Parts: sequence; structure tokens; C-alpha cells
Amino acid sequence: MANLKIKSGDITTFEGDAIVNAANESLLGGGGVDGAIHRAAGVELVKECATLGGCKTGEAKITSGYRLKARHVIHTVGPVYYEHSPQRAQELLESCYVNSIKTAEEHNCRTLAFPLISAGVYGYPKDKALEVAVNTIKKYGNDIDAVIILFDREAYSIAKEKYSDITE
Ligand code: AR6
Repeated sequence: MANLKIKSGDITTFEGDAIVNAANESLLGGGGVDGAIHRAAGVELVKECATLGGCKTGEAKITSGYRLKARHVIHTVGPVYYEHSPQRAQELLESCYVNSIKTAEEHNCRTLAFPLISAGVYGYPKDKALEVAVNTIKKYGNDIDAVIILFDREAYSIAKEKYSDITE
């Protein structure tokens, strides 16, 4: 089972092998955590992203971290919640975590930080998004040290209540 913790904070300050970005299919930047990561990494990041040919929902692609303290950024695209049945949305969100972990392992990244993918603009209910994140990372992240970094208070208070054993 993965070593998993949940913290509150800003993922752009994470020091480790890689941070995961909740991107969109273009990979060319956006708002939310995506915007924050691109601002912190600098323009080199969008230049590399532009060479990747986008990313399908549920898949993941890796770049360098540029000015970030993390060596790499793993870009994944979560489902827009209301575009799918709840079951399909869950499958796609699970794929984001599985493919991000797989990509990390392929690049020898062991310390990884995740945001709460799809739980912002893409409308995935925060409690359910957190459940998918925790269960999937625990199940598939055997060889990694992972932290879920929660930016908004509501998500963090859900985590403190439901996962007090791993929330710092
Ligand atoms: N550190 C950690 N988490 C953050 C940060 C941060 N600095 N900033 C926001 N969050 P969202 P999505 C949280 O909307 O729902 C973008 O425009 C935020 O509180 O960033 O997957 C992309 O380009 C929320 O809990 O991502 C896509 O178009 C979580 O990150 C679209 O939004 C995810 O919220 C993706 O939507």
C-alpha cells in the first residue's frame, strides 16, 4: 500500500520528484491549479506542453518542472463531472490517478503530490473526488510516497473528518 498523507496548502511549493497537474485536454494552461502551476513554473512549461499534442481525459503526460521545486509535472485531465454518468466519471477519475502513478514510476519519481483532480471547475463533488483519490492512490501507489494537497477549506475539512488518520 502507498504511503499517503493529506495536507492543506499550495501544490506549487511542493519539493519532491513530481507534482500532478489537473489540466485540460489542450495542455496549454487554464485557471485553478493549472494556472497556478504554469505561473510558478514559467513560460518554458507551456512551450514544452505545446509539443505534446494534448492529452485525453483519464490519461497523463510528463514534462520538466522548470522553475518549480518539483523536478517534473505530470499533467492529467480529469472528467467534467456532468458530461458522464457518475460511474463513468469515477472510472475516468480513477484512470487519472492510475496513469499519473504509472507515468511517475516510469520516470523514477517516488515522491509525488496530487491536487484534488476534477473537484474545481470540472464539478466533481469534493467528498467523492477525495474518496476516489485516496482509494486509488492506496491501491496503485505501492512504490510511491504520495501527498494530496488540498487548497480549499471545504475539501480539507472533509478530509479531516473522514481521513483523520492520514490528514496532517
Ligand atoms: N494547489 C493545490 N490545489 C489547488 C491550487 C493550488 N495552488 N489551486 C487550486 N487548487 P481546478 P479541475 C484546487 O479547477 O476541476 C483549469 O482551468 C482547487 O481548490 O484547478 O480538474 C484546467 O485548465 C480544486 O480542489 O481543476 C481545466 O480547464 C482542485 O485544485 C480545468 O480547470 C481542482 O480544481 C480543470 O478543472
